[in-house]
Amino acid sequence: MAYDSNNIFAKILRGEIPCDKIYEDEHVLAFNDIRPQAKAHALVIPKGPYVCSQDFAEKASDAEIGAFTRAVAKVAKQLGIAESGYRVISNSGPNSHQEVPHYHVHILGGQPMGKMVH
Ligand code: DGP
Repeated sequence: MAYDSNNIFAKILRGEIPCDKIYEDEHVLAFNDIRPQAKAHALVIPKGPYVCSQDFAEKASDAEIGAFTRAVAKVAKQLGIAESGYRVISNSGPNSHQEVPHYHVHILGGQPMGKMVH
């Protein structure tokens, strides 16, 4: 799937749409989800043009992937949920109902998240 630079997170990255920023570095931006599904609900996105989890893992550099993984932990600390725990989810591709076609993970926490149904 080709990257569509008109997606909403691309607009946030270009500063065309505001966001409630939590963390930023050379490779990563994190901000609060506009429709929170838990007391803490952040989104972490790479700055590079990757559509989904598969695309990111196949095309991003080791530096981008490393920064992304570390950013998740930094955001959890900043939100005060590193110790209590949190859930990291990524919807990837049509079957997952991914709404925004720019790779992102959701960090959900600040409350018991319930057992996942398998
Ligand atoms: P997903 O279904 O995994 O693609 O989730 C996309 C998430 O993005 C969803 O939880 C709502 C959030 N979202 C959509 N538009 C905006 C926006 O303009 N700003 C912020 N902060 N979040 C948004």
